[in-house]
Order: sequence, then C-alpha cells, then structure tokens
Amino acid sequence: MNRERIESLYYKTYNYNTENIEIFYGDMGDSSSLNRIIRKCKPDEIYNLAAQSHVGVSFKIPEYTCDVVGLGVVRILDALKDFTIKTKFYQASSSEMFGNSSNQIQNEVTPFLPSSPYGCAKAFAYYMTRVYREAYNMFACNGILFNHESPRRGENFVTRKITLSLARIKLGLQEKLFLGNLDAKRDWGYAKDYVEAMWLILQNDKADDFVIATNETHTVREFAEKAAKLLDFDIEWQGEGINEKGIDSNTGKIIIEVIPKFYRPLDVNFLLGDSSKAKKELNWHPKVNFNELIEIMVNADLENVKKINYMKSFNE
Ligand code: G4F
Repeated sequence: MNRERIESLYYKTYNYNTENIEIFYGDMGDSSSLNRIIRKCKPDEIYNLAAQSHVGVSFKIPEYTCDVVGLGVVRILDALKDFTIKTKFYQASSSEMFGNSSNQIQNEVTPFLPSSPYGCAKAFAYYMTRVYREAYNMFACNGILFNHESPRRGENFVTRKITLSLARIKLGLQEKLFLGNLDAKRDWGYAKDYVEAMWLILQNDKADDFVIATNETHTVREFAEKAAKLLDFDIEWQGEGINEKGIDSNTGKIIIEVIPKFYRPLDVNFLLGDSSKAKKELNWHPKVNFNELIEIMVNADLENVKKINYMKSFNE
C-alpha cells in the first residue's frame, strides 16, 4: 500500500502515543471494504481524494480510471445513504471536467466538456454527488479544484517534474528535462490553501458546490522559465512544436527539450477559475501566489536532491 505521503504524520502521532490516527485498508474498487470502514469509524466527515489522478495515464488505463474515480464515488455515496449516522461527504471534483468548453474564466455554471477518461470519470462522480444530495437529502458537496501543487506533488505531474529535474540539472545529476505541451495554461495554486477550502466547504451551513482557484492562469513554459531563473538558469527558447528547445544562455547548453512522448492524445489548453463564490460564501482566499508557489517547490527540491546526493556519496 502506498502511504508515503502520510507516513510522517502517522509516525509522529504514533511515537507520541496519542493514538489519534488509525489506518484501515480499503480500495475504491471494493464496496465491502468501504462499507466496513464506514460502519466501523462512523465518520462525521469524509473527504474523497482517492483517484488514479494522472490525466495522461488515464488514456492508457481508461477502464481502471473510470472504475476508481467514477464508480468508486457511487460506492461511498451508496454506503452512506443507508447509514444511520449523518456523515458529511466532500468529493474532490476537478477543473478537468471543464475540458476545452471555454476560453473564458470558469465558474460553477460553466458547462463541462471533459477531454480525457479522467475528466469524464470526474464529471460522472460530480453529478452522482449532486444526485445523492438531492435525492436522499445528504450533505454531499463538490469542491471543483483547479490544479494545486506542493513539494508533495507526484514526480510525474508537470510542476514537480520541472522543479525536481531542474534541481538535479543544477547539481549536475541530470542533463535535460523532457516535456510535452509547453503552451497549456493552468490555474496553479498551493495545495495547503486548497485543503483549507475543502474543510470550509464541509463547515458551510448548506451542502453546495464551489470552484476553488487562484483566478490567474500561466503556461507550462512560464512555470519552467521562472523555476529555472530561481536556479540561476536563463532560458532562451529556440525552434517550434516538437523541435522546441530551452537553452541556458549562460552556458549555451540545451537543458529543456520537447518530445512527442509527453503530449496527450487530447489536452486541455486553457484553465482559469473564478472562485468568487467561495470567497463570498466561505471567506476563502488563497494565501500563496504563483511566484511563491514556484519558490516553495524549487527550494524543497533543491534540498531533497542535495540530501539524496549526500546520502548516496556517504554510502559509496
Ligand atoms: O501536471 P499535469 O499532469 O496536470 P493536469 O493534467 O492539469 O491535471 C492535474 O490537475 C487537475 C485539476 O485541473 C487534477 F484533477 C488532476 O488530477 C491533476 O492533478 O499537466 C498539466 C499540463 C498539461 O496540459 C500537460 O499536457 O502540463 C502539460 N505537460 C507538458 N509536459 C505535461 C508535461 N504534463 C506532465 N504530467 N508531464 C509532462 O512532461
């Protein structure tokens, strides 16, 4: 089981012997385990962040993605429907549901036009959450979250891939960073701010759906340039499309290359969220901006790479 990202939390609590955290085995594809956990824990609140969450990978494993991301939510909702305890349910809905439906700022009434198996599965789960809310009077809510990043982001998502690879290049452990679509635009926020929004959504008086975003959009190219700058690289772009390269003008070396492998069969080109409803009704405001987010991630990865490199040389 993959629990790397909560390991520190678990051991801290365990060592202090506060017994605040108990971990159960469960699977979004297995109703009986979900039912058992719900009956045993009698939760006040459930935050469903479980997913095969990589959009590109969802084209390779569409059936599995739809099962855990889409049907998995029905498995939880249906277990809660027949349960005596009134559990509040948060569904991690995604801006991927908008797909390429709009080149304008997107809010709670923007139509969905998903462009990937992942986006389709998330849209299904979104609607099922609403159906269970209305049909069975459940406190079930959707947070429609735009991209949210942090040093804990998986290494195959573009922001983390950029910060980790550039840190490795800086320390001489890697030559180049290979990317796909540099012109995709995303509304990138800081995961810690977004977790606060999730909690606020379930503390609201009524069950509802909210867009959570920073209201700013930037290209992948811009993210890479800014991350590079923080590491004293100065990127100059040459060529176009799959022939495009990022050259560090200080050394003349190619440090970024575009390759077809990282293009998706269909990509979402433009995401920009309008979170004014969350601002007004939940008093939620993102605290970390785009530049600060990049700085947090670059600094964390520089430290990570230094540590790993130090440990490696120590073992040799
Ligand atoms: O970092 P990404 O893989 O995130 P994506 O596809 O926007 O999805 C993330 O945000 C969603 C919210 O909108 C979540 F629901 C979802 O679970 C996930 O957290 O890719 C961002 C953009 C894409 O346009 C992609 O084509 O970056 C482009 N890109 C360019 N080169 C790349 C790469 N993406 C990845 N992963 N790897 C590349 O080398």
